[in-house]
Amino acid sequence: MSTTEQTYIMIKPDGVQRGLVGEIIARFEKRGFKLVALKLATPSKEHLEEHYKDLSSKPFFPRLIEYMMSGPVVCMVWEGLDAVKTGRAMLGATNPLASNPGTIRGDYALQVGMNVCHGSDAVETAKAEIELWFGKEGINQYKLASSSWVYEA
Ligand code: IDP
Ligand code: MG
Repeated sequence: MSTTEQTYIMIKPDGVQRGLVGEIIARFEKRGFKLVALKLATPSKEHLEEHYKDLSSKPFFPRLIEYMMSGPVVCMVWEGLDAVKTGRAMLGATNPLASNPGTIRGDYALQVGMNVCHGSDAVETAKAEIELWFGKEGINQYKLASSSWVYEA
């Protein structure tokens, strides 16, 4: 059963530095998703360690945190039908060499440690990530003008 969900999508420092911000936002807009939160941020080490806490025992964890601290990131929440699973599909596989062409990682990346964009992996994870990144500011609520041309009545 497909449901309306929110997912946390984050353009990583390499995506920002390579000028892919507009491109990545455009893909989510054109797919029909609704942008409900957006900011450019330079998160602290602690904040990133919290975001990636499930990976803290991995050997690549220190490099992952260093990578994520190498420049600002773009933090977004996108809302719509099956947004979490569809967002992951739009991102492609974690390792860009295994990502299909047509996906963000499959079109713009080659290595797992420079894979351009993050997306929540489950609805529960998305809720926690949205709280971590936008808990203070909150999420916007509005009706998207195009929604009646994206969703059946
Ligand atoms: P995901 O981003 O596709 O959800 P995760 O397994 O949650 O993948 O890993 C989080 C991030 O950690 C990846 O996007 C990637 O940047 C980095 N990462 C994952 N596995 C490796 C690895 O084997 N070497 C280096 N970095 C990795
Ligand atoms: Mg993950």
